[in-house]
This record gives sequence, C-alpha cells and structure tokens, in this order.
Amino acid sequence: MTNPRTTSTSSTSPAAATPAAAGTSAAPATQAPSARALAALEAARRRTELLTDSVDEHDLTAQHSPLMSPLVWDLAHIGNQEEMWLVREAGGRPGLRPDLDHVYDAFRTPRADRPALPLLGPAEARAYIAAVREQTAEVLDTVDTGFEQPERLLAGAFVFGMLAQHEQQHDETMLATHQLRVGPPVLDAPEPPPAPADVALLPPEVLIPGGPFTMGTSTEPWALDNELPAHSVEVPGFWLDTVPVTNGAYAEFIAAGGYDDPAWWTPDGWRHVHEAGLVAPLFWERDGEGWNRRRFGRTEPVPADEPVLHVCWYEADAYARWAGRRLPTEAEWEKAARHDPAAGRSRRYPWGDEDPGPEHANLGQRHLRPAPAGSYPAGAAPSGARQLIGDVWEWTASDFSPYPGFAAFPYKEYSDVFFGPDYKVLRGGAFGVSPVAARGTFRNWDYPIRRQIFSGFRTARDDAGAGAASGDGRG
Ligand code: AVJ
Ligand code: FE
Repeated sequence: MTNPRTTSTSSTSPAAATPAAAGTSAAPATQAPSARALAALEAARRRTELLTDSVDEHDLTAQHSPLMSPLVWDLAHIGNQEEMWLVREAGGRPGLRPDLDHVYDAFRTPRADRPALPLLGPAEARAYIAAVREQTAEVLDTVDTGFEQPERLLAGAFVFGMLAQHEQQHDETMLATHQLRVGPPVLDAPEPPPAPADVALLPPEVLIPGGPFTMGTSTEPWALDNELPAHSVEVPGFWLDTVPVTNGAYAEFIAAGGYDDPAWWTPDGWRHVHEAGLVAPLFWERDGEGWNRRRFGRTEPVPADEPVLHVCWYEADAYARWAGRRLPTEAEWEKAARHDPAAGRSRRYPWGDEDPGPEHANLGQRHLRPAPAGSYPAGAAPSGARQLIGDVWEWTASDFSPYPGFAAFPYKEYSDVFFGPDYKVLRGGAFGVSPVAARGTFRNWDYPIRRQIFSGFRTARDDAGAGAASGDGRG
C-alpha cells in the first residue's frame, strides 16, 4: 500500500494550515513545514500556560471531576508524549525521563485513578515540559521536514504537527476541567460577535444533493491516521439543519416532556436517562419557568439563540426523533462540510481550502462560548449550512470505525483501539478547538453518555426525491 504521507504532495498539496492557536493570524500558504511546526507548537504552549497558570497549585493537583484528570497530569502528559514521539522516536535522542512513560500512559490508568499516581508536582511538570521543548527545538533545527523526506514521522513536519494537535486536544480537555471546576471564574475572553442581520431569513434546512463524494484525505500533511485515506462514498440526497440546534429549540423539547416519554429514546438512552437522572443539558438549572447555566464559574440565563452545548449522544438522538428527524451520519456530515458540487471535489473546509480565520469560524478559545446560531456567513458551506466548523462539536449517528485501507500510525492507541460500536463520532469542533486540530476531515469520538465535552448537534432527514433533487435547498 502506498504511504499517503510520503507520497509527493506537489500540485495536490493543500496550503499549509494556520498554526495560530487563537485563529487570528493565518500563516502564509507558502510557509515551510518547519516554520509552521514551530509556530503551532508555540501557540499550543501559550494556551497550555494560560490554562494552567490561571489556577493555583491546589486547583492544579485536585481532581475536579472523576471524569477528568488533575490538570497537572495533562500538563506532564503533554511533555511525555512529546518526549516519546518527537524527541525519542523521530529525533533519535535518548530523551529525558523515559521512566515517566508508564505514569502518563493514558491507556494504562483511567482518568479517575490518576490522582493516585506518583505525578510530578506543578513546578516539576513545568520544568519537565520546558526541557522537552528545548530538545524539540533542537530536533526541528537538525532534521529534514521536507515533503520528500522518506521518514514518515518527519515528512512535512508531521510529528511536530501531531504533537501540536495533541497538546491542543489536551488544552481542550483542560478547558472542560475548567468548566467542571467549582469556584470563582479565572478565565476571560471577549464575547463572540452578535448574530448577522440575515439570520431571520435563513431557511431552516438545506439540501445536500445525492451522489458520490470524496471522504477523508490522502494529501493533508497533518491529518491523523483515522482521517486517511481519501475514498469515495455514495451519499443519497438529504436535508440538513442550516445551523446547529439551539438552546431555545432544545428547551421546547424539555417543556414538551421529552425526557418523560420513552418514545423518543433508544432503549439504552431511556435506561441512561433514568440511571443518571437527566432532565436537561449538563450545567443547566431551573430558574422559575426558565433556565440558568453555569459557564466557567459564572451563572447566567441560558441564551436561546446559541447552539445547545453539553448534551450526550442519547439526548441529541432523542431530540432529533422528537423533531421528526434524525442525526446525520458521519458521511453525510462530511459531505455537507466539504463537497463542492460545482467543482465536483472535496474542500479542506466548508468555505474552501483557505485556513480558518476569525471570519470563518469560532475556534481556538478566542471566545468562551459558541456564537449565536447563524453566525459566520463567510464560513458557510456551498449549501448555505453555517457553523459546521467551530462553536460546538456535532454528534453524528455513526459509530467510530476505520476507513477502508486504514493503517494505525504512529501508534494503535490514538485511534485503532477505539474503533467499534462503543463510541459515537463527533465532527466540526467547538469554540475551544484549535484551528490546527479543526478540519473538514477531523474525527472526534466519545461514549454516547458523555456530555462534559463541548458537544451539540444538528439534525437531518432523508430527501423524499433522493437522486432526482437539484438546487440549493433555499426554495
Ligand atoms: C480524540 C479527543 C478522543 O482526548 O481521548 C489525546 C485525543 N488522544 N491524547 C482523547 C487524544 C490521545 C482523544 N480524542
Ligand atoms: Fe494524550
């Protein structure tokens, strides 16, 4: 089998994606892999520092929820993965603390048990990740990161991009820990822009015409193993919500007794609703007739026009059934987000191949909440669907499974061990996802009961005239 990442990327090579954590400065498309790598690693580290310097030593070492690691575990785990894969494996160096591998092996110790491990303290963890980063900089200075480099970890600076994405993924996990943490607020960010004027005119749903499209990628230099390889998938025509389901719409489901009627729930979902006592999204609490929510230490009325957040897959699935609809499959979601019917090809993002900028999507923890539904018209897909990238992760109907031709790289514990019916796929990325880890092809997954993640959804339905349909769905 050909190795997609060492194949020449010449004319089909996408532009280098932005390394900016905050998504505010798009890197020039001509940026060399090594420059892109350095910027991406530095952006990730600034965000890690923001999330860990904003709390005291007690908050760093405490376990804020059995669902999460202590922040100081994430901190040193970031460095340990960088030491293991970048400094030792790709850089060929002895490394600093190979003895720490087992302490920070996510697969060996579940999150709930991590406080009992002999963890580095805050000062030790900070010194450790800084020392690893010095070695990383030396490796970057000495290796060839060209696309023709035969060593797959180094070609196009893949291993550097992989570790920048890994650090940003843990930053998002730490952001979820911040959201679970009880106490006065420590994070601040400007509010997202208000909804654009045309929101009231948007059609509720858009048509994605039937036919094949290219799912996954064989050319994106920093795509992770589960996004590979590109392959054609036949997707019958379907209708998709123009925007994610809002808090206001979800509150109607609650008010209509949605949590009390087994008709809307799968048997597993119904059992879970009762065992866990679910009555509303996580962090919501009753306030008279309405709802408040706690968000990063502040309590506020639930904003009706914002995409719903912190719902589990069972809740998303039940809402969709109540609405007479269903969740989109993963292939439907990716076709809506990438397929350009005029050009007959898949894009990197809904808006085109251009790296995400602040006008396209709510990414990078620039804001501490989703933007109102209907925001970011410049980030719309050809169908007119908005906010497919950014704001909230979107649950899909699909189990996490490998694409035809999948090969684990560089380790089975990134994706391979999670394939199967236990995990549902989420797509698109939330406001706390870095642009370096947000792509039309990027795949996330979690258990269907999880909702401390920044998860929302949109709904879909079959096109009655599938195959024969045409037009843009705007009627
Ligand atoms: C892709 C978000 C499911 O956090 O478990 C981090 C990412 N993998 N370190 C996770 C990940 C290894 C992963 N998810
Ligand atoms: Fe990890």
